[in-house]
Amino acid sequence: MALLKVLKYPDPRLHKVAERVEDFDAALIKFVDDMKDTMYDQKGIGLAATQVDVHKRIIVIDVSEDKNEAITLINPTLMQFSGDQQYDEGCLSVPGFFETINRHENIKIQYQDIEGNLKELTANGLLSVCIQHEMDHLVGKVFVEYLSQLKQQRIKKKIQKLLKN
Ligand code: GNR
Ligand code: NI
Repeated sequence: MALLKVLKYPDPRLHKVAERVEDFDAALIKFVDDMKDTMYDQKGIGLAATQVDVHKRIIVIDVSEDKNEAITLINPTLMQFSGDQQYDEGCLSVPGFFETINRHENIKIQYQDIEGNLKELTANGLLSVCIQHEMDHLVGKVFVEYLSQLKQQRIKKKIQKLLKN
């Protein structure tokens, strides 16, 4: 078990664009295990590789009550979406802030599992929100960027103050 360090907004490395995973090897399995350990340790419902400064298209998610249904999404692509929903989102990279964000209600994604097999997943509700939040991280987008510039500035200042103390 190894815990990884989660980057905090406004770290510029959170804005890097992740690359496709090509090698489905032992190192990938180890890294995904470390991502899950880190997600559970930090009480998150998801984690994108970008947040731990690895710029590959890898996501882990567990929205289950008992925290025993982790899913691993590698090279995810959005295939279909419909409807809208609002959800109060938080982020391990933006500690202490929750803001209402608009997302698609229903999504269908294609992704690869840890062995490289191509799969599809349809999601709604919280799982759909979480997948969209994590896929944004992979293209360098943090949820606060949907907010007004004024709110973004306030959040930046408060976090920088927090990190100093
Ligand atoms: O733990 C998390 N909770 C959460 C709540 C509402 C919407 C999205 C999330 S994802 C977040 C973990 C995280 O930062 N993932 O990138
Ligand atoms: Ni996040």
